[in-house]
Amino acid sequence: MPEGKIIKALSGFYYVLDDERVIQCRGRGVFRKNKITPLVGDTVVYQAENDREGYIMEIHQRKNELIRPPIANVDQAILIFSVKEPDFSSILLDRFLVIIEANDINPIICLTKMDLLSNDEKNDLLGYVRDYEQMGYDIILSSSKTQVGIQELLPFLKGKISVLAGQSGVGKSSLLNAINPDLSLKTSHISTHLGRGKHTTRHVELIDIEHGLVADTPGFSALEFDDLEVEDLSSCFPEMSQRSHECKFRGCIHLNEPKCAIKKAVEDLVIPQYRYEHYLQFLQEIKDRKPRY
Ligand SMILES: Nc1nc2c(ncn2[C@@H]2O[C@H](COP(=O)(O)OP(=O)(O)OP(=O)(O)O)[C@@H](O)[C@H]2O)c(=O)[nH]1
Ligand SMILES: [Mg+2]
Ligand SMILES: [Zn+2]
Repeated sequence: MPEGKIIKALSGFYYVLDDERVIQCRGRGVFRKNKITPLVGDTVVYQAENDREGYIMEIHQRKNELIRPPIANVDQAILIFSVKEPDFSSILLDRFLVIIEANDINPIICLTKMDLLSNDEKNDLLGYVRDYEQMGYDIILSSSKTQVGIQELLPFLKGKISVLAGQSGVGKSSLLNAINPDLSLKTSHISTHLGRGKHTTRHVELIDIEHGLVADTPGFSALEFDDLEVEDLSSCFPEMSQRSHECKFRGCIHLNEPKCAIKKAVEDLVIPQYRYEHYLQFLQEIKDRKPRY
């Protein structure tokens, strides 16, 4: 039976790309029964009914999977944050980073709408940029309006499967349109976003761009650390995981333990105070999470 990759999921149909053609498939009933949902990015075995329609019979083992946005087998996540409208939030960025790190996906940070910042605001932002670079993250400053940073982003996309992730209205679709105007992805003004609480992009779809595949996704605002345990959290903060072997106690969660290298690094201003505060907040959220059975 032929194989292909799901590039779009919409209204119960899965669009499977096999070489040059796209077959519109339904999932087999057995998936629903076993609560397996085929995801965009899945490599699947399908049975063709004719040259346009078919059934998904089997899903290959996934390298990774995200719940929000729902996608599998991505090489990297491009985390999109606007610097204004909505304003930049380092705690939201850290939330996304933790979830991406926990899934072993390489994150790239892209800050959008740089054209909306005054020079003073730009200087404030550069403080954050330096911090995140120091932690080892790639961070790109961009504007879809003035085309700033667009060229810089292109080499990251080549030959990879990337997912764009970020809140609604930060400019994900606009960014893809800036890379390739032929895409003409729908975008919409922020006030309509807030007013109706709706996303302009309604589904996940992999798009062929710059010799890679990129998933535009609907934005989302709530993110939870569903699968993360207390003792795993600091491994999602690279500047902490680098130093945790220097803590006196093995399995130190950098909270109340004596001779903790992380708390020392925060005191010495080597680790930014806000990163440690976010760490503590996330730790508490994980502790407060309702037990699952
Ligand atoms: N000034 C400025 N506005 C931008 C920029 N990028 C996007 N916008 C505006 O921001 C609004 C939202 O952009 P979208 O591209 O629809 O945002 P999105 O992230 O795709 O939103 P969802 O699909 O709902 O998740 C639109 O009004 C865009 O014109 C930018 O670089 N500069
Ligand atoms: Mg969009
Ligand atoms: Zn410690």
